Amino acid sequence: MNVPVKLGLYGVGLVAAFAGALGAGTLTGPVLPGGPANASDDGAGGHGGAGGHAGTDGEGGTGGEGAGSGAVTPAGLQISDRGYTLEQVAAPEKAGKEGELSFRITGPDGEPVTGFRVEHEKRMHLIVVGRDTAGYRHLHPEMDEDGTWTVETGFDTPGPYRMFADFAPEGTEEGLVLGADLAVPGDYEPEPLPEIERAAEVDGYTVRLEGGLAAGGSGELDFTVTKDGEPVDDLEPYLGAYGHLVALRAGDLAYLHVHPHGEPGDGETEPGPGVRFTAEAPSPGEYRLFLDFKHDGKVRTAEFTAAAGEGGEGGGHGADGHGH
Ligand SMILES: [Cu+2]
Repeated sequence: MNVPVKLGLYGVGLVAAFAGALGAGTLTGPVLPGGPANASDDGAGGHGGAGGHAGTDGEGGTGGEGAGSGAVTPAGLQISDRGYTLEQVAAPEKAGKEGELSFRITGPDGEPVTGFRVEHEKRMHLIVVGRDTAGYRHLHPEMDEDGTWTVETGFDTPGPYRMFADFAPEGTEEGLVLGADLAVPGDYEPEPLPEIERAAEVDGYTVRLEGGLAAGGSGELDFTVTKDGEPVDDLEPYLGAYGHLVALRAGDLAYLHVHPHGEPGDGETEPGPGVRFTAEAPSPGEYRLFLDFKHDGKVRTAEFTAAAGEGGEGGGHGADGHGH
């Protein structure tokens, strides 16, 4: 065993192990919400453990590149990817007080990126959510000429948050999602991950979910929006579709690739009550879904916890007595 080389490659090993873990979709033991509260369980050992893990997996990772398993690689787990880096993140420092959240993206040349493609009608989609998946919001910051993106927002409660910048630089084929941690000081009571449900209520609307996530592949998610028991068939376009879906893996908030089916005005996509998506889940386990939809001029978010099963169907158990 060549100790000096191994030490020298330590940093590389960390990266490789990380990529490997993603590629292989092995992050199946999610640290469930409440994780931060349980942090004392592995306390200081947590960091040592991560290092040891990197050391062992790193060697396999360097050879195998962590790819080729066919697994779906989620986005949003890294602050830097493919040469693009999320930096100069500044956020309101206190809970309960609005302020500016700002950041910029630097490119492979190290310079701030100012050229972004419009995707889903915007050049930048910013998602902010608690590490426990509470407090979700979907924002559209404005960019100044230096490439700094800014939006007004705030945090209702202290705690750890995650932000995701979802964008596509000009000249790239595929967009990317970079993630960074935000911390709002103060007493923090993590919310448990809500139970798996097939229906969500928001603002007098009921949204039902059929279909489900499939671990390691594409799953079909069919949402149906009703209000007072009546189907809502006049949804308004929002971000180039009749809904916008963000799906995050419980435990690490990996950000799933999601595609809406159809577009307003394509001649076949109805403005509700059904809104359909395909989403790629990297592993079995629980996920949190956030469906933004627009009706009567207002965007609302229906939130679900869903499980990705090995074969797809998450099992639409019980709880069905209440439909109409
Ligand atoms: Cu957006």
